Amino acid sequence: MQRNLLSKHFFDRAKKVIPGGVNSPVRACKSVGADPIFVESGSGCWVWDVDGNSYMDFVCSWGPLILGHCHPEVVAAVKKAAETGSSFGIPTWSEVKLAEMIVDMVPSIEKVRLVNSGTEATMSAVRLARGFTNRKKIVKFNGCYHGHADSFLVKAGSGVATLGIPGSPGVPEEIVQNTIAIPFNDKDAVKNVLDKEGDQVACIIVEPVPANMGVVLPDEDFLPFLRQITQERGIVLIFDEVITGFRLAPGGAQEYFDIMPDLTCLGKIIGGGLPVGAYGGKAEIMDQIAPDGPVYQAGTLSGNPLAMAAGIKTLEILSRPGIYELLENRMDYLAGELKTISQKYGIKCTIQKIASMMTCFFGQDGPIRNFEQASQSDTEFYGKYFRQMLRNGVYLAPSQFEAAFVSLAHNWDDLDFAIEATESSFKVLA
Ligand code: KE4
Repeated sequence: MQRNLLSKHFFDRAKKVIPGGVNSPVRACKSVGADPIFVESGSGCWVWDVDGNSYMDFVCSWGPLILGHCHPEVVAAVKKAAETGSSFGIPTWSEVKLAEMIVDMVPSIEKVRLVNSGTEATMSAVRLARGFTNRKKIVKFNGCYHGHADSFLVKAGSGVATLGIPGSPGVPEEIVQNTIAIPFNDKDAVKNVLDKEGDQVACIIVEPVPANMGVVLPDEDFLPFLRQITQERGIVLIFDEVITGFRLAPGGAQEYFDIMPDLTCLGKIIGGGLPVGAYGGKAEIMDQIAPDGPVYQAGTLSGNPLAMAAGIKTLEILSRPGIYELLENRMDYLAGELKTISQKYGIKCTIQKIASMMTCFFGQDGPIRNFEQASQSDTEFYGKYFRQMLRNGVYLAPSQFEAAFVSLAHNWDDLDFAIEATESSFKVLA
């Protein structure tokens, strides 16, 4: 029987001094009807909470820990960097090294600017696209999340195109009236919007494989269509690869699908668990960024040596042969077993996966192509599943609309543990 006295103690204390007791809303586990655990440590694919309970972790810090927790080589690299200085606000060789690795690994990136989060990366890329094109409007897709910058926080539309309805208090209508939100995988919606106001559109920003409505795969012709129509109309195509970058392949989704965006946003994995984001692309566009260009963007801790050390070591390890095939094989095994067990217990669900990430959408039985369909999922059942798996020692994303990640540290025995936990959970929930 799991004890959770200390997690409860820390949550009570946290709520007195931190809004909602958490530093990022989804961690509060509200949508799955649970109180958060408070973690003490992690190692490999396991985390331990402050009460000493162990959990197999499929959140992996929401994607960054593709090597698992406390990979010895990453820990050693960060320790070594810490002994010579944590931050200087003065250029260092390590940020050059990480930038060169990103340019080398990500097909479309000729120049890259390092920042400290995915949000910084996407908001800077959008500002750059607006500065480069001298246009104001941006197009995004319902269910795609690009961080919490004002321009992105529009209410997901039920209609074909949602014109700038703020998705959060504090976001002025004047800001989001330049944001057009349309359904993902809907070529007609893209064409209609661009026919109507394409001459005012600076960029289309897209998660090439959305993972923030759960994992939704692009129709085979959707990304090529976006690439062509933006090319034709002088619109900057931005791939938000904060999740897919270095997850789907060393070169991310753009390598996986062989599509070259104009700008790419990165985060998560490139920091190896430390705060790093990045945006990059064609030199012609990137050279518009200060100090050489007029588009301003800055950051005190951008490129700091500790985060660089973690990122460099992580990308070095990911560059070793066979890594991505192994990750994909493990996810295929897990997803296959999950489907078999769901059928055995009559649990209605659709599993969508790519490379080493997947989502099991409950209450669904067909392909899910967009947010409107994803939002029909049985979130109540997902909450029960989350809580049952937690009791069985497995930590899943505390939301139906997120991805589960497999890391290099999830070995075959670990996956069998998760499969057994799933079977016993479904037995209870069926
Ligand atoms: P951050 O600012 O949280 O580093 O990155 C924002 C971001 C941008 N683009 C994509 C595709 C993202 O998925 C994210 C952040 N992802 C979420 C989880 N899906 C972060 C978890 C959280 O908000 O706590």
